[in-house]
Amino acid sequence: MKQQPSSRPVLQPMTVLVVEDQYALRQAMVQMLHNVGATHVWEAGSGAQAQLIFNAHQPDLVLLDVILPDCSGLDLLRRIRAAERQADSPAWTPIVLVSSLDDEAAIWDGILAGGDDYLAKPVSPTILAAKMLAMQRLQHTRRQLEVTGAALRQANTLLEQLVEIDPLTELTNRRGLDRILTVELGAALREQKPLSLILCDIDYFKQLNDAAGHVHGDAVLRQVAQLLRSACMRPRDVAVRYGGEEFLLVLPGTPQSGAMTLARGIQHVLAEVAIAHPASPVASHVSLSGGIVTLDHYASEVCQAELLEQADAALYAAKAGGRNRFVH
Ligand code: GH3
Ligand code: MG
Ligand code: MG
Ligand code: MG
Ligand code: MG
Repeated sequence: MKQQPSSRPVLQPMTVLVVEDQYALRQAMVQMLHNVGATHVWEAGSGAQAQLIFNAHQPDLVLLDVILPDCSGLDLLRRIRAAERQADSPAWTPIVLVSSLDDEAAIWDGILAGGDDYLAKPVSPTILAAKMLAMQRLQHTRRQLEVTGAALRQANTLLEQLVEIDPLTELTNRRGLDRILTVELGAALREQKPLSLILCDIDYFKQLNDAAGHVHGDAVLRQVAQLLRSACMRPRDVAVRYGGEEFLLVLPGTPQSGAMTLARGIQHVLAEVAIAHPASPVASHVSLSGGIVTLDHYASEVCQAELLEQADAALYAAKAGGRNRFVH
């Protein structure tokens, strides 16, 4: 005598589409599904009907007959799998083939077409319930992986953003600058538009640190950073913390005259805001010296390092020329 399983598998709520053209068989399957706890069962007697119901209701499981009056069950299966592959978000519906064809070749073809399992008719209720449970487990694992994957992608995006941000000033850091400059240099050459850089350095910052302490120095760095960020008004302008008390403004589409105007504006605001710097020999407030370089002739490609060297040379001239000034 056949031994019965000791306990019936416990199924989560599950909706099922039964595709079977033989009415009596279909009714038997529907009854069986209700008995093992399916929450809803749709019935289709043809491939076309099955496709309509599948699209409209997205069942949790499909039991699919292989021989149908209007098409092969395997063709329907392939269509469903192709649609899943093209879906925006990953999709998978467990599909179990049910057929009186149960030779090796038929099983092989069915699985190859995208079937997740293959049952021979007549189907026993216990085997059906066991297969439903197995499909539920797979679906559960897949959904968990999807959630984990989405969380990882989100964390990764956040990390990619964070590694380009200077923690003290929250400006873009050197790493971000490398990426942005590569993009903007390429765009300037392609669009034949100028690109200006302003390399700024706080004057006598060491004296400010020495006089007021590093904590105060940090606060001043944040204030200057905020001020420079506000000065960058175009959407593609970027303020970068280039080094300790050095900042770089990347100004796409800005000619030298525009960069000079912006620099004068920064000097004006610094004088207005007047962050105290009693130890500065050049001004009573925190001041900046800056070097401006503009790429506006496109005869040959210029590398980042060359442009930055030119900006640095101009900054050096501003320092040598008395500080609290911008030189191009
Ligand atoms: P100069 O006008 O020639 O630029 O003089 P300077 O004193 O600003 O230049 P120097 O390069 O001699 O000193 C820069 C100082 O900036 C020294 C360093 O301790 C300070 N510094 C760099 N990074 C930070 C920081 O994150 N916080 C603080 N508080 N100070 C910093
Ligand atoms: Mg059939
Ligand atoms: Mg410096
Ligand atoms: Mg300095
Ligand atoms: Mg210096």
